[in-house]
Amino acid sequence: MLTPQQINHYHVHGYVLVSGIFSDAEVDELEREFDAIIERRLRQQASLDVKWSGQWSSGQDSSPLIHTQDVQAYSATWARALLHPLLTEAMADLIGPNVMLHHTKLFQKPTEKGSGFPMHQDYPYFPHERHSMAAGIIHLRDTNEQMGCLRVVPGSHKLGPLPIHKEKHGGPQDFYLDPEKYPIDDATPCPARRGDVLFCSYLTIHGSGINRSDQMRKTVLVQFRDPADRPSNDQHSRSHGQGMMLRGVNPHGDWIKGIMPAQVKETACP
Ligand SMILES: O=C(O)CCC(=O)C(=O)O
Repeated sequence: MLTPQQINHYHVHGYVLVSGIFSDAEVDELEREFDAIIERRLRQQASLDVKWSGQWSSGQDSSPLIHTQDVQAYSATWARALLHPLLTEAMADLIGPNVMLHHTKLFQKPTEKGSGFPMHQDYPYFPHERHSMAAGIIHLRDTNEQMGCLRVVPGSHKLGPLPIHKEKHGGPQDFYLDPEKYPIDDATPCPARRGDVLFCSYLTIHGSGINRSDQMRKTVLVQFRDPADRPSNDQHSRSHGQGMMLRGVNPHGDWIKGIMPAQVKETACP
């Protein structure tokens, strides 16, 4: 699926933007299901508004995003998308041959002043021993800078895990980097077309700006890893289908370890 140049771009810069994975008809269906998931969740009074806490955004006028994890728990269309042969082939080209699901997240960034994300690495949320963990961000709308597209610091994955910013006056601690050292505006914008997938290592410094446009930004992020790369600190909340193989095999045969909640036991069928 990926060209040697795209694979090289990922390894050198820590991210790569890929077109041609989903057809227009597939993206149409995925966007319809994206909207329907939000509608069903809101009808059930689910609380979907989120904003990254902390002092990084103090003084900023922005509105919360709509967010839900686990799109595959709400829609078979999205469950199938996770197993899309071209998507999983691209994932395997980057970390392969085996690809395991970690979690998924839907984000809808509202118009006018939809909140951004501080510059951060995903690493501290779910650290792994060999750093194979990556995100594939599926874009359901053309997304430009004005819409608060993803921004990255190219090559920053080579810096390894970086110290978390300590807030001056206490307050909520989130795992973001010093905004003075890594200003969002200095990072490289990654505009994308509808259907594009932006792959990004969990060590690559990234964030995004406010959506200042009159168009909603819609993305679904799929976090995946090599099953042979074990969690070094198994602290992340569990997700639906976590540990499911998206491509290839789990060579270890002990998928429960480090993946499922302690109370879930592997039991033999009676
Ligand atoms: O979608 C975005 O703008 C950023 C998402 C992100 O950085 C994350 O979920 O870790």
